[in-house]
Amino acid sequence: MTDLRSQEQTTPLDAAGGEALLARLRTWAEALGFSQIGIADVNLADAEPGLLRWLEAGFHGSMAYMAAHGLKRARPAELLPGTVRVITARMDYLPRHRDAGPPPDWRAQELARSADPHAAVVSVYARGRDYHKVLRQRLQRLAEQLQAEIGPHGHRVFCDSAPVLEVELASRSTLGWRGKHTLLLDRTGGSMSFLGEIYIDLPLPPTDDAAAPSQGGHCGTCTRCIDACPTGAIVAPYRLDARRCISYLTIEHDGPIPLDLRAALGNRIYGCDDCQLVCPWNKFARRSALPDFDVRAPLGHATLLELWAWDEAAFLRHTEGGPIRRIGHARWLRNLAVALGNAWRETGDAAIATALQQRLPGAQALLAEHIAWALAQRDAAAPVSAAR
Ligand code: B12
Ligand code: SF4
Ligand code: SF4
Repeated sequence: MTDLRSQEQTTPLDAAGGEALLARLRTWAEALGFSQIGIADVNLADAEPGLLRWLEAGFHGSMAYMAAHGLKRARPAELLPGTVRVITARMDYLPRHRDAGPPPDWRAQELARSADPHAAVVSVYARGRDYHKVLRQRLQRLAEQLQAEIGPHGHRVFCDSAPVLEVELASRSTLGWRGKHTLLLDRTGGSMSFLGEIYIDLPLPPTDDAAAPSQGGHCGTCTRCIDACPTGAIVAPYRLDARRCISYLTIEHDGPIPLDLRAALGNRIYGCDDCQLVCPWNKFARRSALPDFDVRAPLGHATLLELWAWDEAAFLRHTEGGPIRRIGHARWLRNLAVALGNAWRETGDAAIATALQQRLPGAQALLAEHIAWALAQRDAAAPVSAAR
């Protein structure tokens, strides 16, 4: 990683100059599709014990990259020497158009789809273009605009791409507060937004507000997200055991899905939105200003059986440029097998058993085991043999 100390020397900014620059940054950021911009100091020392305890508890599961960098994740100036501030950015991602995404009562619609055993539920964030690319490109453009104004400065852009404590940086720079589900949310936009950062060697004025708690802000006594989590992954307020989270199990984890959690996955085949769907602040969630997050057919309304029928070529074609592609066809089928097992148990629809059995010959061991589990979800041999 480039050392910012070897680049331009830091230009001192007086208070008025800093505020004026921040105002211009906000205008440019808005034009680029960001909803909010803040400036964080690089001292995250009081977040370090929480990060360490999370890792010590083993909550990261098989995400080795979470442990690999130790405390660098909480120390921006160690990750990129010379960094003195972090420009934090938030981008809303609910799809733009009524006909291309969830309608105004989108939460009710999403909950209804979750309750339909035949429906394949892909998390809202993953139905359009890969957000990593969208945010990184736009943050780079923002950094270039800043440089055009003030001259060259050492910087680097991030979006979920390096050891960075993104929620912590965002909440400290008043983009919102950390909810009990651990995500960042805001009174005017809820939590359906992505985060990104520009590490920079320019001492911009921090937008921190000592009076605003970074954790729990406007959650009050609410515990809806904790109560709604299907797998009990939010083990206490602000404590998430990723090993139980459906997002981890369906995206990050590449082995067998633990048997005791398979039923709780329901029909969720990529990610999970449940803790956010029940959050009262998400009635204020906003649509994206960009076309990038428009829903790509058929990810918003497909059935499990439609997606199960995709061969690898169809999977690659339908997921091109989106985040789902990186899990690969094998993990995709594993997730679908679990969801089909749940649907089979719930509905007894013989078409499900037939489709599951059709993929058994030649299936890799991991998939074969999930298919066998799925078929065993309905005790009655009759519907299975009737389906043959
Ligand atoms: C790893 C990861 C995951 C993991 C673990 C999530 C987690 N909460 O840690 C999994 C795969 C489960 C996951 C799921 C999701 N993720 Co994710 N994820 C990340 C990632 C890469 C790192 C998060 C991290 O640092 N976790 C480590 C722990 C230590 O952090 P923490 O929970 O914030 O813990 C702090 C405190 O809560 C406290 N603490 C925590 N545990 C403990 C324990 C003890 C004992 C103590 C004392 C303190 C303590 O201390 C910590 C430091 O302050 C970030 C991107 C990034 N680089 O930051 C995206 C990110 C957090 N994810 C994001 C999203 C969108 C999601 C999903 C909504 C996707 C989906 N729909 O399926 C779900 C939501 C699940 C949830 N409720 O969190 C967004 C969130 C945007 C927002 N508005 O906040 C991010 C920021 C990516 C992005 N660039 O936009 N994710
Ligand atoms: S994303 Fe789903 S499984 Fe993960 S904490 Fe939220 S509700 Fe629980
Ligand atoms: S559901 Fe309630 S507790 Fe959870 S983040 Fe939203 S307001 Fe906070």
